[in-house]
Amino acid sequence: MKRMILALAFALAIPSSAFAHFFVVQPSMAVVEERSDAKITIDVRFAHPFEQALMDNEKPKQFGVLAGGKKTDLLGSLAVAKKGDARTYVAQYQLKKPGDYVFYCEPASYWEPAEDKHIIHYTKSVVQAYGLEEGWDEMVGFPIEIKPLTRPYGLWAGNVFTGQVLMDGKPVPNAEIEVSYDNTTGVKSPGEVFNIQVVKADENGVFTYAMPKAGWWGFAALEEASFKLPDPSGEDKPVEIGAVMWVNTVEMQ
Ligand SMILES: [Cu+2]
Repeated sequence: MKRMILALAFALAIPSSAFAHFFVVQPSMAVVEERSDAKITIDVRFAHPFEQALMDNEKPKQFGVLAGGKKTDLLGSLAVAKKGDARTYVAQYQLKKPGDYVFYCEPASYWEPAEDKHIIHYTKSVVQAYGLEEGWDEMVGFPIEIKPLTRPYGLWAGNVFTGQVLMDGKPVPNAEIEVSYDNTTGVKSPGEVFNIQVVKADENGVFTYAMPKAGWWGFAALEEASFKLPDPSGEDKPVEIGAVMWVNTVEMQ
C-alpha cells in the first residue's frame, strides 16, 4: 500500500511526505506544577507537523478529557481558529485537581483525493497536573488506540517511547507506526525520507522509538477501517483509521 502510494507520488511528482498527515491535539503544557498555570490551552489541528503545514478540517466529532476515570465532553468549548485557509480549533481548560488528564479528539473524517480514501485519526495527549501521576495509561476507548507503556510526560530528549497498538481492544501484530516531530524549531532534514520515521510493532503490537530532540512527538498507527464512507460523488471509499498519540520531551540542561 505504502509502496504504491510512493510510486504514485513519484509519478505525480508529489513529495511522499505530502501524505504524512497527522492529527494534532497539543496542550500548551505537558506538565503543570504551579496552580498559577492551571488554565491551559489545547490546540487541535490537522497537519504535516514536520513541514509545519496545515490542512483544513471540519469541526471534530468528539473532543473531551479523561481524568479520574471519568470522561468529560469538551466539544462545546472548542472554538474555530482560522490559520490561512485552514480551520484549526482551540480550547481552554482549567485543571482543578491533581492527576493525569488525557485530552482526546475524534476528528471529522477527511476526504483525501490523492489517496482515494477518507482519513480519521483518533488522537490523544496527556497532561500531568500537580504531581499525582495517575491515569496516563487509561484508555479513551477509541476503535484504534495507542496504549502508552512509557509514562508519556516528564520525558527527556533521547528517551524512548514504547506503546502498544490496539484495535477494537486487541493488539495489532506488526503494526506500522509513523513518527513525526512537530518541527517548530525549523529542523532542516537532509532528505524527504527523514521527515517521517517508521517503526514496526512486534507480534503483540508493541513498538519503541527514541526521540532525539526536545518538543512534541507524534506516533500514528494507521489501519484500514472495516467500514466505508461515501466520497464527494457518493461512491463508497475506504477509510484509514489512525491511533495517534503525542508526547512531549524536554532537553536536559
Ligand atoms: Cu495533508
